Amino acid sequence: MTSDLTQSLGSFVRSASGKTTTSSSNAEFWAGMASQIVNQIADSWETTTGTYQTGRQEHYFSAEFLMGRALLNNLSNLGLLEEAQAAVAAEGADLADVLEAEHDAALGNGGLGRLAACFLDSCATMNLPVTGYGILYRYGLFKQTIDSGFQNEHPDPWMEEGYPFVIRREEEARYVRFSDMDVRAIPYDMPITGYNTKNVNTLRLWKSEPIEEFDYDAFNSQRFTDAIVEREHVADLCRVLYPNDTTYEGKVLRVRQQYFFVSASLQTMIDVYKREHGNDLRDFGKYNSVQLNDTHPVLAIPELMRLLMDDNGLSWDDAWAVVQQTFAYTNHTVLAEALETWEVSIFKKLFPRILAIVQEIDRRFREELATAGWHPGKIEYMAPVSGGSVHMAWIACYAAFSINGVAALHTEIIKRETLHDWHDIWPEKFNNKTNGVTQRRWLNSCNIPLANLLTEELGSDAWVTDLAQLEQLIDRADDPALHRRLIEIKRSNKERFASWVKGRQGVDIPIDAIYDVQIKRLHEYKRQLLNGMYILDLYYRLKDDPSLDIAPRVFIFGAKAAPGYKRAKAIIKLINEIGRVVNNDPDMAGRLTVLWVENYNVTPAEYIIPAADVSEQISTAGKEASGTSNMKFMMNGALTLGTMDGANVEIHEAVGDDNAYIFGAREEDLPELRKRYNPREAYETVPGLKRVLDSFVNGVLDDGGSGDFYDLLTSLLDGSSWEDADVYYLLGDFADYRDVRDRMAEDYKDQDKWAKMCWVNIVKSGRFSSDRTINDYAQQVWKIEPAAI
Ligand code: NBY
Repeated sequence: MTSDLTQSLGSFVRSASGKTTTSSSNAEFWAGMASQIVNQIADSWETTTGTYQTGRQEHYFSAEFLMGRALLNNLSNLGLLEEAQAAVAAEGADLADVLEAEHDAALGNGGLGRLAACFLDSCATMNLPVTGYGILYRYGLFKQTIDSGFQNEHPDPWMEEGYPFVIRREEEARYVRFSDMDVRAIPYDMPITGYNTKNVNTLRLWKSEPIEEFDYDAFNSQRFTDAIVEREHVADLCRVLYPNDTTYEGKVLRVRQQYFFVSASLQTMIDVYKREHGNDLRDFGKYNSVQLNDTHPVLAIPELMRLLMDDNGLSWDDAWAVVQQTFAYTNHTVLAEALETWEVSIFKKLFPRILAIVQEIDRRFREELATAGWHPGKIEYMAPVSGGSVHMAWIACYAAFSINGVAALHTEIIKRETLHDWHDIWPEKFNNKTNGVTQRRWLNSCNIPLANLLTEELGSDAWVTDLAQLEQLIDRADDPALHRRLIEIKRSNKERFASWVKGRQGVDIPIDAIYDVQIKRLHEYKRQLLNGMYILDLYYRLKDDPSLDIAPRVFIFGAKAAPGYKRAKAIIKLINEIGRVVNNDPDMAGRLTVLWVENYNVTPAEYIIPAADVSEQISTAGKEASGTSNMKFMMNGALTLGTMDGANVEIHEAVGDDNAYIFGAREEDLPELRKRYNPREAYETVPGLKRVLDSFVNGVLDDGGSGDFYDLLTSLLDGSSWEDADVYYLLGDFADYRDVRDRMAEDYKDQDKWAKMCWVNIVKSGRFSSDRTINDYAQQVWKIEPAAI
């Protein structure tokens, strides 16, 4: 592009700050440059929207979009990085500092929300007519602090200081009606630029506002406070992202959020359809399809029925035919949370019309299956409404033309177990779409030294939009000179990470050590506790025999626990206690270090992953639907230490046995193993295990008198009955985990061998690009074509 940036940056910054550039802060520079980007892309954005609206479009409905920072991503996509650097420098500031001033848009909990963000990046880059729809939460996922080893939660007002990357579109507001309140839905559109393309896609985030600014009656009759309270009630709707990725709280508000954003989104889609294709909505599904990101947006199904019938005069049968053409559903977990249910009473209270439609869907469903001769017990189990509850996943499975899991193993498990009744009846609906991540953010932007090396080796940067190109470089795996460079790059990334941590948390960590990382939401099934147990065991082994010749290790953790998930919070405290013991023992200095990265989020991940040597992916086999950090680590040359779970299975398949460290019980073997499993026996007989577990309660580790560590121990040894002792099989997998992890650390000593393994992982990561995933969705599910402007 031109040198617009340099010429006008000063005036954008002055507009944002109302000050000279000399006295503007980095945050004000950021705001100025963000506005400048929006200014630059405005024309292309409008053209893209217009182009997409004439043809077939995909609409990605998701309660979460975990976007992270936007400025660097946009500069890189638009090819403006160097120019931006120069422009900022010319004003006496530093681009790195300016970028660092940006808040993360953390409108998501974890993998599911970040997946949606990676998908948007791929869609824009591939010029695909895909729009995201979600909620403009005023507070994103809570900020975490660790105080005396305990997690505390704080609000995250991420856009309070202004956020130029969302544009309020007053003129496109819609009304959403509940029995007890009507609200105005105002779209805030975020431009989604693609890499090296003019197309600019859209993420539309809805905000709720009162229909009238004030209830003037109340205001005039001196019920001023009532008027304000009423206003706040409406604003409550979008106030906060629910931090539960397990169970629900505030159910009514949660359902309101879900209905709110799907209703507003569908209304817009219908209006656009009518403008482009006329008032006969029976062809709606020819021009539109909707991907439901888990069950959170499933209310779109009855809501589309309502809009088509009540507002547009379609018959039930015509409306249902449209619905069945329109929706596709992605399942993200085999845990109980996959089966989101709401009490009928909530529907009755919020939207009786939607309830009536859901009941009619239920009636017809039962009739259809009975006619087809299915067993009454099966019908009752699968029915959309039963036992006083509405089953969102069952509505989705019934209405959707496509049902997909997010990794090969996961899709097999939902077919066999979670959704097997559905698979019995409609096997043709089921398909797998293994997740992916965008290499633009997760390699090209966050790991510049490695990106440069890859471009140099390949002779072009074609991998940035076609990651599979890297596979051509497989024969470079044995070159010692290349190994040296890889090792140097990893080391410089460790230095960068260490200095970032020093600045952020004030702690020093050694550079020349194995960086062994587990970053993901805190969940029992993800087994951060197993990781902690290994560290404690290794600590004791080193105390027993200080002459043990082990490679120095830095154990890095980052994780948030749902605020109400007691046991997850206990695990955070336990790991921090292990850290306290290990880090304060002078015998361990330079040998073992435990680091808890506070407030883990997208931006911390961008510093951590490029510095990692080892990627801990240690969930109980069968529990992690896919995982996506495993893919980010792989791309950045970290080796997977993992179970045969989720996408680990496919990573292992891609790199082969020699280039991944796999351990633990297999998913298919666990049911048999569990029958004969006695965690108490493991506790008594597996060497070292007793001493580790005893430390939970014998005073070595301190839970601050809460009794939490005792509970953890009991959950492992006894459960509430012997059948649910150690449900996630930590003690069963412990010995194998220790063997493999020890062997891995041993292998690290041979740096050439190690570097070779890293290289194989990097060049084989092509199939884990979200470009591949999106291409599969586009061709097999969405049936859409690129539409470059
Ligand atoms: O989705 C994750 C899976 O655990 C992971 O294996 C997979 O890679 C990823 C993308 O497919 N699921 C996830 O992140 N789920 C949530 O964040 C979530 C959020 C909200 C709720 C449930 C789960 N909820 O009940 O509201």
